[in-house]
Amino acid sequence: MEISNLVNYENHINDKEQFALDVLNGLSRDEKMLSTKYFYDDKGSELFQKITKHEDYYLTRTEYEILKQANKEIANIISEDEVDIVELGAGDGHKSKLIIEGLLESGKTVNYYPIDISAEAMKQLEEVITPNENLQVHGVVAEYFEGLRYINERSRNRKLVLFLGSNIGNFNRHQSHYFLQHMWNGLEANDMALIGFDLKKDVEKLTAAYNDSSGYTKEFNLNLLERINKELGGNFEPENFQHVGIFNPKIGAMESYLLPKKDQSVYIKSLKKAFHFEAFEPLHLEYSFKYTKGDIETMCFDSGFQVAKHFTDKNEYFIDSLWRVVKA
Ligand code: AVI
Repeated sequence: MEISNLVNYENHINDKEQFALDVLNGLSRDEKMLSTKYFYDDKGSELFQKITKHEDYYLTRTEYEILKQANKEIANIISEDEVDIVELGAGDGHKSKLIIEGLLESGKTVNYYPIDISAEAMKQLEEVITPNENLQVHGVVAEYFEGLRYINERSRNRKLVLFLGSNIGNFNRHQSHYFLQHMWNGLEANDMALIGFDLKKDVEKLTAAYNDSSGYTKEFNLNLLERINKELGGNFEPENFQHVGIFNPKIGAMESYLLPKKDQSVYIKSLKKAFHFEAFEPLHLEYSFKYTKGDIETMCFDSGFQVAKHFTDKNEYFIDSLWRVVKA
């Protein structure tokens, strides 16, 4: 696999400095929060992999089953003989592999461009994607839309953008609208996008998925405090915080919080600052939005796409929605 690294390290604000700034900003708010993007250090990524394989977390296996059924039809909907698959977020490759195989089996030539800010994530893909004479793999280490621009400068083929795994659910409504418009703007008329959405469902099912019985989700959330301790010299005592994953029906999202079990102060060396937590004062970590078919269609239309087809599972837990770019 060829890899292009577009990260300009000279202009790039040091990752640790950015982390410190985001922690400062999040913990100084009236409603304290930490950004989900810091979940995924090595330990966090390992815990996330465990979550995705857990019985209670139905999302990953459901999407895998959908794509196993849908890959041939997706290939048939795309009429061109050569397709560029652009994946936003490298993932572990298992689901993208199904899409690639569907296209190859229908006789097409495929150029697969996974885009991820982590070079490490990119390397792991190599083990999953099987080489094929009609497949070129070109990893792009970059922010999503910088990567898309880079690919556009090099190729005029029909594009299929993959944004799987309900990653869109971690954006709020404004962020997802902006993200989809940004995607639309980087594509040509008739290019396509396949986006994974987790559907609204029985609250017990949702709640179990974000409070798995092995405690991996709890560890995943507490790991963010450990990361602050390790990288920024914090003195959080994770055992003094309780993980809470609840469904908020007003906004249609699972929300996760850490609740301090008692009053406490935490000092963060690299910020030279202490933060006070009152007992049970919520520290917000994550939104995982859930959708109805109607929500998905509205989002699609509002951001300049047209639904080509929804692919769902027998329980209607999840939808992979295939969209076509409309330009006048
Ligand atoms: C990555 N993302 C789609 C996951 C989700 O379901 O929101 C992250 C996650 N958080 C807790 N469990 C999984």
